[in-house]
Amino acid sequence: MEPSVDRIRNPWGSRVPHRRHGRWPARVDTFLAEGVEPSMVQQWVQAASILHSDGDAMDIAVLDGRMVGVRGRATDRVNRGRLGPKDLFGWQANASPDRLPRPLVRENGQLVESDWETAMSRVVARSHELLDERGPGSLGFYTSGQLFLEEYYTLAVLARAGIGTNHLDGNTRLCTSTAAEALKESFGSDGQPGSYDDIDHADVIALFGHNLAETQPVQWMRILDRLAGAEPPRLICVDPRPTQVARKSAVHLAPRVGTNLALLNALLHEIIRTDRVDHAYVRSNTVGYDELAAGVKDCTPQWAAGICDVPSALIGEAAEILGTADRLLSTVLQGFYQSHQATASAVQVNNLHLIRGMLGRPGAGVLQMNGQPTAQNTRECGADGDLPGFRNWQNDAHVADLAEVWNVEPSRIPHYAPPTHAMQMFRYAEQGSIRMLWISGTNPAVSLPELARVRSILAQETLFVVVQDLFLTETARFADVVLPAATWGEKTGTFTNADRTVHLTAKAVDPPGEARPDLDIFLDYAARMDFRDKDGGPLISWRDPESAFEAWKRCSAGRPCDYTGLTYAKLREVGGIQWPVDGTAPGGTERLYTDGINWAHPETCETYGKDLITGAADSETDYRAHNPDGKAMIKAAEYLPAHETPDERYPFQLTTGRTLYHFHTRTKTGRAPQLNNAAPEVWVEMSQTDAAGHQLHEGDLVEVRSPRGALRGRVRVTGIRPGLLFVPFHYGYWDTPSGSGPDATTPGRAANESTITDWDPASKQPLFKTAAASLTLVERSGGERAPAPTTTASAPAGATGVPPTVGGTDAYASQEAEPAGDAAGGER
Ligand SMILES: Nc1nc2c(c(=O)[nH]1)N[C@H]1C(S)=C(S)[C@@H](COP(=O)(O)OP(=O)(O)OC[C@H]3O[C@@H](n4cnc5c(=O)[nH]c(N)nc54)[C@H](O)[C@@H]3O)O[C@H]1N2
Ligand SMILES: Nc1nc2c(c(=O)[nH]1)N[C@H]1C(S)=C(S)[C@@H](COP(=O)(O)OP(=O)(O)OC[C@H]3O[C@@H](n4cnc5c(=O)[nH]c(N)nc54)[C@H](O)[C@@H]3O)O[C@H]1N2
Ligand SMILES: [Mo]
Repeated sequence: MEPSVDRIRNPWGSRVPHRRHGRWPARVDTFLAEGVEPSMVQQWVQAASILHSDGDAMDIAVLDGRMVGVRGRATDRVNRGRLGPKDLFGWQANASPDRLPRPLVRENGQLVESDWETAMSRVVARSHELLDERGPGSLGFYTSGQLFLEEYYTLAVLARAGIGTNHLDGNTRLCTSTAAEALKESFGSDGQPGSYDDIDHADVIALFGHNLAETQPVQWMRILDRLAGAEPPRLICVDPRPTQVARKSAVHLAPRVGTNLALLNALLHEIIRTDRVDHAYVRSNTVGYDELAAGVKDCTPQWAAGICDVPSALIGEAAEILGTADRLLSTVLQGFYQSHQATASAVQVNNLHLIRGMLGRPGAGVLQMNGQPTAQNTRECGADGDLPGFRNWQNDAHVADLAEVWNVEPSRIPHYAPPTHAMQMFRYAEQGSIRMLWISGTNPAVSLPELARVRSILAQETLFVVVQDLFLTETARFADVVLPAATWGEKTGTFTNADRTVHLTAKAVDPPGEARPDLDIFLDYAARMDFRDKDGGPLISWRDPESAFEAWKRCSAGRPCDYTGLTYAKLREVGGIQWPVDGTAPGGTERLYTDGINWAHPETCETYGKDLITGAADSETDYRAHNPDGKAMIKAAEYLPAHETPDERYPFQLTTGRTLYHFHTRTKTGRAPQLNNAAPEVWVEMSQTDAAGHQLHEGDLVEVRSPRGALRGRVRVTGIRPGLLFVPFHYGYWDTPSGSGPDATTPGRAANESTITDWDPASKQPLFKTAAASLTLVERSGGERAPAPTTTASAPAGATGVPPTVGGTDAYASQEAEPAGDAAGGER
């Protein structure tokens, strides 16, 4: 193995062959700043990455109080020492000179630098004023999937029991609310069934709307290592673009966007028709099989082929592989979650596993994936539209139990209606019933759909906006008060990745200026508001991360996400541990549902379920009648066409998503030179057929317009399916001259100028993946290329002369594999 590689040019590093059922060999990746040798590092501080949902474990190198690099942790279960490009280079953004050192407040229309006393007093004064005049429903909190568990839990307690508002949600609404909802609909409760270790054992791995190679590169390395080893798995990819996943797949299905449900119904039809059903598993563990069989009876591959525009023979081939798999692992992500009928489609993947009995065994599992690093904690702590500990807001016993943990009357905790979802909160703000919106760790002026509308909501006089961030983001520019936060590497806390692995990530260096950890900011607010429990004691009695963690443990006791067996000391010693961790599973729990379905009983379930088509909530009585014994629920759903389809004015389908080198609105990756240079500007992907039909070429500047708005970018001609355009959503305005959005001199460049205000009826997740758009030429290339990577799904099709994406000398990272003898190690 080469001792070091350019990790922009070769994002996944070198292969260490990994045979089936073997232990994944370690490979330790290290990147140190120029001029820093390993021997110079004074301290290595234990951490885990928050630039995707894997929680890659690493140590931060510290020299003279500064971060100078990172090194993967060889012993950790998640990454075995490997780091992806964002893990290796993203930390440099922490030291960016434009970090916010002090609070800002609005004076005469301008944001001016201030101090904590002034800023917090304004927030507290406005809170009291609104509580007195308009009640708790006039305050809303919109948080993140990127803070720590301790911070979400504190926020959930102060919002739900302190203020008493129902308006608390995370940007997890845009991200993993469908993952959560699909798990609730099938298993009665949130909680990831599978484990990343299933990659080591599966013979078939199916990725549904999931570009794992770019969005969770370390788990993709694990699959690449298996493909290089003995008994490699076969991959199935469902994605309209030629992702790296698609390129390595045995079958690549590239459906018309918005038709996932038709495709899944046809796959289920074939598996039932050929009787690849585990009837014994279905009988003992599920309800609803007959409805599914009846529901997909007419969904033949020929029928789906017409809707999805995929050859029926290919659907048959995929069904054959899925139907004969010995250990099937499936993953689902935004290609499903951000489409219409999102929950309905994701649930069909659960159904596939239920009818094939593919759960709870090594290699047989479902990963309804998370995207954001700490989204799992937003959900379990109740900082999204759920109650803490996956408690059921419709179950009075659950609310009473929570009230006891918090020592408040149950009536203090709003549960008259489902917790308000983010899209509804913005609607309330638009209509004027929410008058204060506190936004922490998210950048909605770039990430929400239909940005012109979002900007007009945030700009309203009557709305008091608090923004808690590291930078003066597009959103912060609309704030009345900006609170400067410390971030990863500058504060201590825990978080949980997509396969339930909890990591501790510790403070390595001081934050810039007077920036404070989010936990301290929330605790300060709670203290100033003087929230009390029912005996007059302080509602929130913890003071620091570890005591907040201990408080959360009490709240999680006896729930599916039980943390009672974890301590900071144990996390320091062992590294990543999967919840639940309790008296019966002190070392953590690799897989859920190894021994039947445990959380779907009417007394314990997190929800009584919803109609997948309309989103209408089922009642407790319905649930008890349908599922009295708490089994897994097989739910059928009928395919319906997308709401917005191409027409003469808007002849293309438009989808949006990610690229390997950038994270979201780029506040971190846009400030790391290696990552920024790999994809510095927005672009527009289109197929060779469409390019030829419209006489467009690589590098031509085009305008993409939808009924909501327009953006401009250069064309990259790729192997994407004809009729479809793809635009990465990472590019906001912080680094442009106007700074705050399109105007006379700055044309639109954010994908969300074009996307639609619409959401899945069950999960309320907005639709970022299906819209209709027109395309017009603005200016011929004149030798310019699209600023898109060549290493990814954006690779140019055909011979184009586009130079390959490279990082150069600044992007070399070392990689060191464990000696072959160790790696060959025992069976697991
Ligand atoms: N590099 C990088 N990694 C990240 C992030 C990041 O910003 N950058 N963000 C993290 C977060 S928060 C998330 S949520 C995840 C998201 O991770 P992914 O879901 O893997 O990423 P996306 O690019 O949003 O969408 C995945 C794929 O969906 C396909 N797709 C679009 N429409 C459809 C459709 O109708 N059907 C199907 N089957 N597929 C469709 C797209 O072509 C795209 O390749 O990534 C996480 N990891
Ligand atoms: N068109 C389109 N839109 C999308 C998507 C898509 O695929 N297509 N994907 C959606 C998805 S899945 C997601 S997850 C969202 C992501 O959308 P956002 O959450 O809005 O994106 P980020 O850029 O991650 O914003 C996080 C903010 O938190 C700040 N921050 C980072 N660390 C900390 C911290 O420790 N404390 C505080 N207080 N702030 C911190 C960052 O500087 C940044 O401004 O975008 C959604 N929007
Ligand atoms: Mo996400």
